[in-house]
Amino acid sequence: MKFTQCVAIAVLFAAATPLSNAQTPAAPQHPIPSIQDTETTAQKDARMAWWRVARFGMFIHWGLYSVPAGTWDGKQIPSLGEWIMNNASIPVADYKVLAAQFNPTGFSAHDIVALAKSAGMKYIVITAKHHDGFAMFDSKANPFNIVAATPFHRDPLRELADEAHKQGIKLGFYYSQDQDWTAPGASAILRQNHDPVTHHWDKAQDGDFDTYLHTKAIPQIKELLTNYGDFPAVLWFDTPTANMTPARAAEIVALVNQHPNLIWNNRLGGGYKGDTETPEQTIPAQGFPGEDWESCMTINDTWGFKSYDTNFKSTETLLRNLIDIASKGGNYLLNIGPDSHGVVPVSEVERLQAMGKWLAVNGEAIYGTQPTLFGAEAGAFSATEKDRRGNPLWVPAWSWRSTTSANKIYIEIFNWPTGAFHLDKLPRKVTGAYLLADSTHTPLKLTQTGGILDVQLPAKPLDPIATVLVLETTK
Ligand code: FHN
Repeated sequence: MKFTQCVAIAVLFAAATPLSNAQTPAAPQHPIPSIQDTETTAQKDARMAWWRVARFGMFIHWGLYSVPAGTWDGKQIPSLGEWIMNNASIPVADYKVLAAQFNPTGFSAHDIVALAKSAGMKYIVITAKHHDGFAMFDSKANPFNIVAATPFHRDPLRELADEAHKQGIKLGFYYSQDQDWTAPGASAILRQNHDPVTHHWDKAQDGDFDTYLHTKAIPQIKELLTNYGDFPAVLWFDTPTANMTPARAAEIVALVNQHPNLIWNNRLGGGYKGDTETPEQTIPAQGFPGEDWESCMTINDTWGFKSYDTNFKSTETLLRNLIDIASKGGNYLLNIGPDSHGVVPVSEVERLQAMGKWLAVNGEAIYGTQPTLFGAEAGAFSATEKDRRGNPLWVPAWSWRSTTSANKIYIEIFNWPTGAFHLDKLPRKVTGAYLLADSTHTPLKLTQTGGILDVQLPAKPLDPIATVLVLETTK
């Protein structure tokens, strides 16, 4: 887990008030109740419906940091590309100069939306403003933005919104509401664990947090909520610190409350729980049963583009992550980091397209499914080994996963067994079996005695990464 996420999660968990399961949740002690505090379960189900079916989304980290692309003053700066200003302690004036060099004429909203669609992704969340404070949209509230401060003069969020409408995909915006390294008074977290809130390395960063909140963050959030039609479908906050007090967060809640279809995550701060749990770079051992959750992950080791980060995960790893997450009832928000020309690295494109090919055949086993009815197939906690926090280490197993629908159990097989696929303790009666990638759905021979099932499989898998065995069931 990244340090910044620890801060975010520590702050959130310290103050979060769990929602009641009752029809109308008990009102928590928030200065302004959020929609989650007041809506009924049926209203929440309706609001979350598209997101719960989606299972797979595209995260886009794109901003000025793609210009230095991980290198400053001739030195490769370790860690995340989008953190270069902080990690290299770049003075505000020097960082702002990058805007004049940012002219991403290779950006094509059409191509990015088409890429998401071809990957089988159902929504996109793009950084409208990351911690560096540079707005990737036309902002009248602050001139440090892509339209006013760069030779590009175009609004990528507007272009993406238009394309998302045309191509039928949801669009969400990421907004760093608390950290802003170029706005006086805003937070800046030091990556080491001391003075995490106002780690200013330039006098130009000093100032008053409320002034920042009222003159930049809140006006820009208003712009994002009102200037893009029925988008954003999602507002993705990040890295709340102690500065995001309940009263300050409540001012933002007053805005988001005016958009009753909006989905927002658990990283606003101030004790607000939002809609979604957001584990980062990790897949929780058992998900968050009964909760909406989304694992966000990178394809290589950075969110924002770094020219020399070529540590790309394999398509096999990415696909199995998606399947693992779906089997635990979550969504996979997988990141791409376009370069300073607006172009998505080829290695990322290739992997997404390969995932899309698998989903085009096997998507029925992912979209809109329910979690596994089994559980032990995902792995086990070690009896002896501990993780970094001293808890029993989770050791995942990678033989198979399972997802569920009303009358089917899907078994996504990673390790192809010889002869038969065997299950003990089957929770439903199986009436038939076939391979999802077999277009004829030729029935497979099966034997079922009590809860024990054996399905005869062909000698070879239809897909070396994951072949889906469909079990038709009655309850
Ligand atoms: O600090 C950010 C990081 O740059 C990136 O945006 C991730 C994505 O979830 N969130 C923060 C770290 O938790």
